[in-house]
Amino acid sequence: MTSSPTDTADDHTTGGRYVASGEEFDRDTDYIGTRVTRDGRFGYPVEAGRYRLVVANACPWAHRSIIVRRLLGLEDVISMGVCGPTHDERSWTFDLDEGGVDPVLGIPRLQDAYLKRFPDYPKGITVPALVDTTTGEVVTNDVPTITLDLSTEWTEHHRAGAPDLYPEALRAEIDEVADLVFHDVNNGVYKCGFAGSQRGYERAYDSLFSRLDWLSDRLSGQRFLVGDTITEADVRLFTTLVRFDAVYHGHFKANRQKLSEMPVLWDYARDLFQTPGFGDTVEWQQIKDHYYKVHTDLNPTQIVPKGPDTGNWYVPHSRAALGGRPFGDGTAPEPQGV
Ligand SMILES: N[C@@H](CCC(=O)N[C@@H](CS)C(=O)NCC(=O)O)C(=O)O
Repeated sequence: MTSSPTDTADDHTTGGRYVASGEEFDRDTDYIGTRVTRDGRFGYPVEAGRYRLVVANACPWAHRSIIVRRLLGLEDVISMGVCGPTHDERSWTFDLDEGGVDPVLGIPRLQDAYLKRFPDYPKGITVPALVDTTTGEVVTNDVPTITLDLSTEWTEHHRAGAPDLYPEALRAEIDEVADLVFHDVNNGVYKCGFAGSQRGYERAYDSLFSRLDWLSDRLSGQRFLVGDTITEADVRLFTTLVRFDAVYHGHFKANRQKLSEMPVLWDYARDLFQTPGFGDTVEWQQIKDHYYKVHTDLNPTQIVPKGPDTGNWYVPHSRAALGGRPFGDGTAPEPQGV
């Protein structure tokens, strides 16, 4: 989609109904396709201070952009608005902000930025979204493109020592791995949780755990998913793995094992978690609040589990023995508290 959205099958629902009406969950990946680029060919040139990245800490798709923005040191160049973890049928609100209004955009709901650009916007109001602060209009909600553009279009604003998360020589391999991870893992957990039939659920469960076995094999001999440094592929896998035991194992019935019972993936995930830019962007309570309160068809009581104890994420990992250079020739971002 470029600039005029049409109504197609999508994942946005109202009134807490998320389970697919058909057999399988069908995610909408038809995004607002205008992009912020160096040459401004979509009408939105790269410009420090102009755009606001709107996220929810709970959301794994938005979490990618939070991590990448921080790894690249774009915090002073692209500001960030944070929606609260829960939302109603009109979607995300700035309820964490004073007065319930985003201090830069001056709006209470992310929907306002979508409707400013497309008054009849017919689809889900999703995070992450980039908003043009000069007009208050949404520019894009294109999940996979947002982070790749941060890596490739914003290079002149990257911090000194920023890693190359999408190295040219490895792009084909990163795309290939990311595609498998998207279908079977990132979206695979949703296909387990929102399946409309036993058959759909079991098919999604089998694909998910086969892919996790495949990833375990791949990662048993190499520290990172592609090449010997952290790339976009690792960011995309991490945001699902970090939610696995807290949410997907129980709430989405992705329960052959917990992540913490899959030795290679658990070690790999802790390696990333303990790297600045990853674990320090994880908000456990917001993650749990989102899934357990918003999906009322899966969890009608909206009771949020107290566990699991997340202290095990700080247990040292043994991945350094595999070699690899997390940031390549670059450096880690400054550590920050959550
Ligand atoms: N639909 C996109 C966007 C990401 C997305 O679905 N975000 C969710 C939160 S995790 C969202 O904003 N949902 C609100 C809605 O659909 O109303 C995707 O599949 O990648």
